[in-house]
Amino acid sequence: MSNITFTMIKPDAFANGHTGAILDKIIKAGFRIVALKLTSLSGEKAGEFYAIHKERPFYGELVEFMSSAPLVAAILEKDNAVEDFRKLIGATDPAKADAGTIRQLFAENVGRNAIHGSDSNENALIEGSFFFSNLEKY
Ligand code: 3AN
Repeated sequence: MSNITFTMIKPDAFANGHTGAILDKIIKAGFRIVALKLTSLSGEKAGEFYAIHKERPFYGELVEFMSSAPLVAAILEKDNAVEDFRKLIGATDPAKADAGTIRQLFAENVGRNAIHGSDSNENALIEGSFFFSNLEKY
C-alpha cells in the first residue's frame, strides 16, 4: 500500500484566500507535507496534466481554469493517503460533497472545485513528479 498522494489547492481557492484554512485541515487530518509550492501552469502544461480527460466535454474549460492563476501544489504522506485524502476533500461536485469536507466548505462549483486529490497510488507518484524534483521532496 502506497502512503503518498498529490494535491493542488486550485486557482479559485488560492485566490479566495482559503490556502491557510485548507492546509490546516490537511495537517490536522494527519497528513505530512513532503513537498509544497506556490506555482502556476501554462495552458500547455495544464493540458498535459489533464490529458486523461482530453475527450471529456469540460476539458477546455478545465485547462483554461487551471492555467488562469497561481495554485498551491503539494505531495502528502499518510497511511492509506489516496483514499483518506479523497474522503477529506469530498465529492467532485461540492453540492454533493459531505458536510465538513474541503470541497463542501470552500468550492464554488464542479468546475471551480477548490482542490485536487490523486485518484490512485500510481497517479499520485506521476502527478507528484510532474511538479516536484527529488530535491524538493522531504
Ligand atoms: P476528481 O477531481 O474529483 O477526481 P474528475 O477526475 O472526474 O474529478 O475530474 C477532474 C476535474 O475536472 C475536477 N476536479 C473538476 O475540476 C473538473 N470537472 C469534473 N467534472 C466537471 C464538470 N462536469 N464540469 C466542469 N469541470 C469538471
